[in-house]
Amino acid sequence: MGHHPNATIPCLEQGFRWYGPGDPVPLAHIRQTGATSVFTALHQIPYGEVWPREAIHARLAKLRAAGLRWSAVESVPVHEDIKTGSGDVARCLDNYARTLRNLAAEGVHTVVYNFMPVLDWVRTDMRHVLPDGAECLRFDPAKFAAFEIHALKRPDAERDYTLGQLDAAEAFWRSLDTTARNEFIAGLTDVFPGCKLGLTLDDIRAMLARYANLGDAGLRANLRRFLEHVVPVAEEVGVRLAIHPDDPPFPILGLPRILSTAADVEKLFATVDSPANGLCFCTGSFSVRPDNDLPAMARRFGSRIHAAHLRSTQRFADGSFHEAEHLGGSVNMPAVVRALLDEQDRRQATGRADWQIPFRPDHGHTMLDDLAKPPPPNPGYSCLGRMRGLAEIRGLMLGLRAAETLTPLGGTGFSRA
Ligand code: DNO
Repeated sequence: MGHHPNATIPCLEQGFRWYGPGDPVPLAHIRQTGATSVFTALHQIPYGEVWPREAIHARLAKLRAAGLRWSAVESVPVHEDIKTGSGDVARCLDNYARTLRNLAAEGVHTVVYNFMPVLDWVRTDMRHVLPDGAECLRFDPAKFAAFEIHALKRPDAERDYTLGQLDAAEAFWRSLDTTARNEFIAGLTDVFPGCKLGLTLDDIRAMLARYANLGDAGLRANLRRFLEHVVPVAEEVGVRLAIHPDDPPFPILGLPRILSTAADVEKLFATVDSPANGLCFCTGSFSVRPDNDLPAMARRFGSRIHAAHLRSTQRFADGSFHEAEHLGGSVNMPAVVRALLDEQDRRQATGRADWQIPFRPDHGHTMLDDLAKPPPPNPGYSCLGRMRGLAEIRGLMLGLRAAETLTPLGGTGFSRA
């Protein structure tokens, strides 16, 4: 854990995402943020292929040389064949299981993945300017409607929006000239999933077509098949699988959605009831729905939370939201972090060696000197905003721990016990 005196206070493991050697934020800088570990993946390996042990080993060596642990793989992507249940499902499932075995053999035991169809997370503005001049990611359903209706021309897309949203979509689209329209479209299609895939609109249409008749039940059945195949392997080799929730947590593009609410998480756990079948608790994703009670979910699902993404969002009446400061917005972060620390304490009390829950400040505002740099290839992943988030959450954790040894003074203050 490092040499700082605070290192002896049991906090969540402090992580930072690293996109690999091409990431403009080098490992040396990540180390200086105070993170002790990274969430990283072998992005060079195509979806559906096996991650060879040598490649995993080489990544580990790089991290070790930088003084960092590999606390979670984010992600081992699930191939569209598995999600759609078509194409070469058997090969993709086998390859996934082999990757888990190889990771475990190299000592990497936490694996984040998602089961979102076609696109990973979606935003409509990658550079929304906040009152203080920092930039954040934002989702505006009216803009997304404009994308679906005017750019993608998805049949019946209009049905998924309110009249007000449709009017706003129309006005937005009309306000753009051809260059601005192309930039807007590229902003949506180019950056998924956090790395540039350069999808065209036709690619997306073809990908959507594969889900045409699936529905929620079909996607859930395919998730079940995936879990039934890989969870036993994960159990055998000691891997903890951590599924990432839908982002945003409501249907988009007419696609099925299966992990947006607490009830969805219950269903997921019941599908294959094993501790290896766990959750990446992403407060940012879940917080977009007012019916998700984040601290309650952290408590209820604690034992199956294998990794956490801590960030917050600010919701607006028109259905839009933007990414707030890590301790701002609608998430009661102190209560969430308290719940996760309590979960760790429970694990520690049972003598479990792997009691620590790794988290990373998920996304961050683009701020300070980062504003003058070329926009990061992965929106949301410039360094300084994430460092701010990490520092704030570190302070929160230490504050919560310190408060454990204080007794309240009639509600007006605290004194040492
Ligand atoms: C967004 C991330 C997601 C996440 C994947 C996990 O920034 O939280 O892209 O990594 O959904 O598979």
